Amino acid sequence: MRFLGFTLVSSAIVLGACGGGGEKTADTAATAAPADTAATSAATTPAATSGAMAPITGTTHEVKMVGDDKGYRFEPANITVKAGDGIKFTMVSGGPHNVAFDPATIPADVKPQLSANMPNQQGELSSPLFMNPNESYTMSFANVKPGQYPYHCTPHLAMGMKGTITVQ
Ligand SMILES: [Cu+2]
Repeated sequence: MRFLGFTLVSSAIVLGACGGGGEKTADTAATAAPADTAATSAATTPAATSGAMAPITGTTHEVKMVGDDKGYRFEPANITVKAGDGIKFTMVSGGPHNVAFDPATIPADVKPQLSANMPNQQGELSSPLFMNPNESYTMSFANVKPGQYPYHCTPHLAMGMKGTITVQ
């Protein structure tokens, strides 16, 4: 009995240590929650005047997301699209990459439609992160007012991974 009791106490200590690790995991999940909430609220925003995603009706342009010994970049970084076009961003190398617009640079009358055209946002006007080659993110520029919209990759902003999308 004495041995059994000792064994139980030891197990409790081990379980306690495991519990500490478990709490860290829980913290990480909690930190990620606001992004999920943002995505959910964006998805459930009522389709009022411009809250609905406008489907691509024109050309879908391709932009590669690359990170190699020449640096981190979008290829091409600067691209011009016509009304109704879309862009498919494809992860090539050097991730994680994402597609993000700085909300401060997007005019108030453009933001609702641009946001509606960006699925699965992980923050305001930010796509999810892509880690694996051939993952892609397609967004529509239909009903987005003509203008020049700077964008960037959040993880590599400091390394100059950015460009400009011109909507004609
Ligand atoms: Cu990047």
